[in-house]
Amino acid sequence: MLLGVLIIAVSLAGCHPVPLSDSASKKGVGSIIGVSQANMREEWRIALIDELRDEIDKNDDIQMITTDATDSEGKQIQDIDNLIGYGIDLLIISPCGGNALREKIKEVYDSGIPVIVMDRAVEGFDYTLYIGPDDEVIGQQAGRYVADLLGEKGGKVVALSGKPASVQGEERLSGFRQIIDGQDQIELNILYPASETKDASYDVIAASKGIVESADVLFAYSDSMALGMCDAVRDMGLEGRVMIVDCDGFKGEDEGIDLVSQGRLKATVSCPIGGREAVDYAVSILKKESGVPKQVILRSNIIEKENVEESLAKINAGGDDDGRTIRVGYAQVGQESNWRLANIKSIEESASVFNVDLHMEMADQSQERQFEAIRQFIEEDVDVIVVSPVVETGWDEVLREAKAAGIPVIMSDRNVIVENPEENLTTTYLGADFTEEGRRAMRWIRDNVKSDEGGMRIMEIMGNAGASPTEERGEGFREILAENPSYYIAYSDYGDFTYEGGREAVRKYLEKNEWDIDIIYAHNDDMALGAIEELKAHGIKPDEDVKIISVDATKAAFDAMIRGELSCAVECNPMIGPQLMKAVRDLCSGKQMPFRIITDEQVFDQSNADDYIGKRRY
Ligand code: GZL
Repeated sequence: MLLGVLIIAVSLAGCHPVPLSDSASKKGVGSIIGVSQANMREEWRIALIDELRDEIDKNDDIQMITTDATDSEGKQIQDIDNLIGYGIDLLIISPCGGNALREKIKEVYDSGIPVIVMDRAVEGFDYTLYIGPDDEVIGQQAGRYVADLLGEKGGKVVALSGKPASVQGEERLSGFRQIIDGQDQIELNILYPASETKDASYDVIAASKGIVESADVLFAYSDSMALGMCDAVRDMGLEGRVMIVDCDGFKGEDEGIDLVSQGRLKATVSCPIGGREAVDYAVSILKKESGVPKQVILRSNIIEKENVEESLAKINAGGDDDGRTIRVGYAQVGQESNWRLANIKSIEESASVFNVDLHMEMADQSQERQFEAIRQFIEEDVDVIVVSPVVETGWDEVLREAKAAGIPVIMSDRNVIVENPEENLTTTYLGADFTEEGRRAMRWIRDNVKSDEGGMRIMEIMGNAGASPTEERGEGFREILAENPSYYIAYSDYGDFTYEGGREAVRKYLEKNEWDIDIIYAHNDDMALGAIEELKAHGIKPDEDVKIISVDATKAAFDAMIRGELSCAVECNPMIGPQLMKAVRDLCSGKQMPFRIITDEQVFDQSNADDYIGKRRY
């Protein structure tokens, strides 16, 4: 039975959600999505509910119940309990903020109800999926825009900052200053309104006539603060003389996009709200489809008066997939590890499921051969190019050639560093958070390998030099290491992610040293397993004489944990074929792509390896 979509919107403060009548509650409805909104005061939060409703309208037999926390953490917690009481199958929450909610979200997630967190991230990973912006990137985009605006001549910039700034404001201002502070020709002044509101921003600008009169650009990290600036500048008779740039770019009267259209804002860095993505993934989660990522970081866009219409059209475009066969050229790293073999298999299998004609070239870890493959794909005029870059730098020229040929590029599994992100040489990055993987490895050591008074000596066996997993797994590990001084890296060597590389690292160490290492941290399983073989050949007992931690968590790693040789495996999920092919199809249907799509991962050790090995897909 085709059920209309029953929307029960409850938004009045103090009012409980309308109880579902038995007939409408669970029987025959299918699924109920509970939406806990922090407030229904701000335009964009109302827009989020509208977006969610529009997307759910396209799905049969899904209900949506919304609640309004009126910016109260306590009420939002109560709202969540009420929604659960109505038997929701999935929770979407845009949190008020604060740790109490983080605990509540974890409680719901641990209870087995999927949780999609939107807009404001909560610390940790105790939720199903996070969809929202990267506020530091938004600030960097604004900073690059202002720096370009002022050019070589430079000028004076005044920025506002709440005191204290909200988390979102702090991240945006930090990103902004990362760019501006590096420009010698720009002088930056920060003013502190009493709060991050329109009126407080008006007051602080109006009270700073001297600084404002000599400024070239004013910057605010939210639409409401920017409106206060615009009104103050108007009343000071400076309109048109000083330029104003902001972040948010929401729709609605006197919001960022409207202020740009009116010419009162020079530009706004806008960020899609994510309602469409949230419902897409909610449906996948409810259908228990595999490959749902952990984080989707939405793309933010510079919107100026000249491109308002075009930008809005691009942000809302796409979604009508005509199902045609899509031709994809994939520049793969090679076949260096078990992880890679599972990754290749996942991608090849998904290609046929998603009607993608896949041409994959192996590069045997050579960047030059990847360049050749990409140029070949350009010749073949494929629809999309996908790259798993052997190393993270040196890609600008060949990516410009692909862009010039009108072929979009997706970075899969690993990412690149380009000279100017605003060139948009790649469309999205799909893969793991390697830095978090490195942190997890060192957190496991901290929690499971007790340090003795002499301190614990660590051998780090790294992947290939310059690869993003090598650099970032090293960074994340060192971040936690720095907090635990009784552990330290006594020896590091490259193992190139291969089994032989791991053996070689141990062999070389033993050539020059007695074995005095307490812990081995290998950037992938293959190197860890190679190291274990070499240790055993020298009579050193793995996991007894030395603890061994690796990343990937392939089946071979599980076998080694169950044999009692490998101590811990931090997961890096290679089964990204379905997500990649969904991204390819979304891209070809004209959808705006997120900045990043981060995969969902866990940590395994000998205490849980047996429980999971039967469920492993690689
Ligand atoms: C990670 C991937 C790494 C694996 C290694 O996404 O790029 O490369 O961790 C593989 O096993 O060689």
